[in-house]
Amino acid sequence: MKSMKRLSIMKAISTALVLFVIAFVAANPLFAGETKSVTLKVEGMTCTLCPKMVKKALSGIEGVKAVQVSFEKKEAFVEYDEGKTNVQEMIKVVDGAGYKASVSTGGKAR
Ligand SMILES: [Cu+2]
Repeated sequence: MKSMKRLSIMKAISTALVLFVIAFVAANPLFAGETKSVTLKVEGMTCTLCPKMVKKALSGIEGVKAVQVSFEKKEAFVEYDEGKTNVQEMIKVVDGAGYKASVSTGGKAR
């Protein structure tokens, strides 16, 4: 059954090719992760200067593209590259700046 053998070789080659393309895409910064957004609940903001501090802290994370902090809502809306950063890192950074962040269940966080 020569044709059967050829078929399995073809299958192996195509599988290897697919894996190669996936590895290439994943390693290439041009194909970095999708832009995602999250709304964080930020506790501990006591004056109008606080949102600026939170924004500055979040903006310093590599992969964060946009930050909007609302003092009134006690929230931070962050757009980020999911290939470079994640929500856990944002929470860590905000906590490090002296505030308490958590994922807002009311927002479109995921
Ligand atoms: Cu303040």
